[in-house]
Amino acid sequence: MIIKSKLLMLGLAIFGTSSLFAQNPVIRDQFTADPTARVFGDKVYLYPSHDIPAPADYPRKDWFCMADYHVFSSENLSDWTDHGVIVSQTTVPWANPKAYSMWAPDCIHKNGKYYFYFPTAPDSAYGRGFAIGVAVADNPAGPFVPQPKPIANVRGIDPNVFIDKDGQAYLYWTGRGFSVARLKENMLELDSEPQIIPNLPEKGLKEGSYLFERNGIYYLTFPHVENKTERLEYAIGNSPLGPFKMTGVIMDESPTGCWTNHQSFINLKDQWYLFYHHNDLSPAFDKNRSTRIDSLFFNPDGTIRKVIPTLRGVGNTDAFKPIQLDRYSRISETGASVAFIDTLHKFDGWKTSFTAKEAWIQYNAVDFGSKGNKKAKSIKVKAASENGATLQIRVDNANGKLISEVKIPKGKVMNEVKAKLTSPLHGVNNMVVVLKDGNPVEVDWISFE
Ligand code: FUB
Repeated sequence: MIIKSKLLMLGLAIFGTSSLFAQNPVIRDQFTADPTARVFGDKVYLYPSHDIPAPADYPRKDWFCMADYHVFSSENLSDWTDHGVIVSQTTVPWANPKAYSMWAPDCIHKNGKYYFYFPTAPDSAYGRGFAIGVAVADNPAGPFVPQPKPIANVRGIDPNVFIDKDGQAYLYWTGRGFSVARLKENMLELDSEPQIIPNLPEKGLKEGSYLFERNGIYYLTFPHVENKTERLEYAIGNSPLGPFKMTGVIMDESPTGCWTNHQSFINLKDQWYLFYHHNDLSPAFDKNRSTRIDSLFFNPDGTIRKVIPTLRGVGNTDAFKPIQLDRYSRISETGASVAFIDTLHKFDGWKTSFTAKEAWIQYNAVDFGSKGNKKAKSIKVKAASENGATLQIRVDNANGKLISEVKIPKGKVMNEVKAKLTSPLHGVNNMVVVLKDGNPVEVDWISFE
C-alpha cells in the first residue's frame, strides 16, 4: 500500500521502523517490474521499470510498454512512498519519445551523487536497438538530469552497476550475452573495452545480469530461460570480472507462468532480501508485472538457498491492523481460494473465499506485541456470507488451539463483525481461519483489538 500522508509518515518516524515486513506484491496501485532495490542512508529505494497498458499510439499491444520510471522509498519494506516520475522517454534528449522501451534500470551512489542507468530505444541518429543512458541527481529520489547522449560504446539492455571495495565501478549489461566494462570516476563513460562474460549457459535467453558481493564471493545473478520461461540463476567468481562458474538456481520459474523474472538483492539489518517480479496484478497478461520481496539465505559455503516465492512476503504482520488473509502462508487443498475483489479494478486487491466445511487459510507471523503491552482481546473480521457462517480462529495450525468463533450474519455485503477471544493473545503467532460449517463466506481481512 502506498502511503503519502504526512501524518502517517510522522507516525512511522515516531514509532520507529525496526520491524521490516511486507506482503507480496509490495506496490499495488500500479505495475512495477524489474525491481532494483538499493539501501541509501536509512531507507530502501526501489527503482523498477513501469509497465503500463499500451496506449493508442503504441501498436504492440502484446509487448512490454514502458514510458517512464518512478522511484519509491520505504523505511520498513511495506509502506512505500512513490516519489513520482524521475525519467521519461519524452525528456531524455537522445531517446525515441514514442518507443515505450524504458526497460530494466539501476541506480548507484558515488561521490555524493546518484547515478540512474536506464536502457531505451534511441532516436534514429543513434541507430537501432537499445542504448543505455545515465541521469544524475543529488538525492536518491531526484530530480534526475539525463545526460545529453547515451553511454558511448554500449548497446543493449538491463544495465547494472557494481562498485567494488577499492572504489572501482563496473557496468554490466545484456547485449550479445553479458558484457562488462570498468566505468571512469565520472560514472558516465567506459574506462575499458567491453568484455563478454564467458562460461555461462549458451542456450536459452539470458538477460538482467546483477552482480553483488558477499564475504569476498562475487555473485553474478541473472534470469535464464532453461525451459520455457525465466528462472533466476547465478554464477560465482572471485572478482567483479570473473572468471565465473555456474553455481545454481535462486528461484524456479514463476508458478503463474510469467515469462520474465528480474532480480536485485539487499542486505538490511543483517538480513538479505531478494527483490523480483511476478504478474500478480495481471494474471492474463504477463507484460504487466509487480514487485515482490522474499528473504534470502546463504549456506555456510556461500551458495544461495533456493527462494520459494511467497504471497506472505517478509517479517511480522501487526495484529492490530487489517491482515490480508489472501496473502496467506498456507491454504487447505480444497474449499479455500483467493480472487480479485473486483476483476475490473485489480488494484483494489483480493479477497478469500471459504466454500467447504473445515477449509482453512493459515497466515504466519502475526505480531500481537509483548506481554504487558497491548493485548488482543477481540477479533474483527470483514466478511460476507449469503446464508450466514461461522469462522473459527485457531493458532499454529488448522487443529490448533481455538481462540475465537466469529458468527458472520446472513448478508451479501461485506461487513465488519466482532467476537471475543477466549484468552488474550500476545507474542508472534501463526493464525488459522477455518470454516466451521460448510456455508460459503468471503473474507476481506481480519484484525485484532
Ligand atoms: O522489462 C523489460 C525486460 O523484461 C527487462 O529489461 C528484462 O530484464 C525483462 O524483465
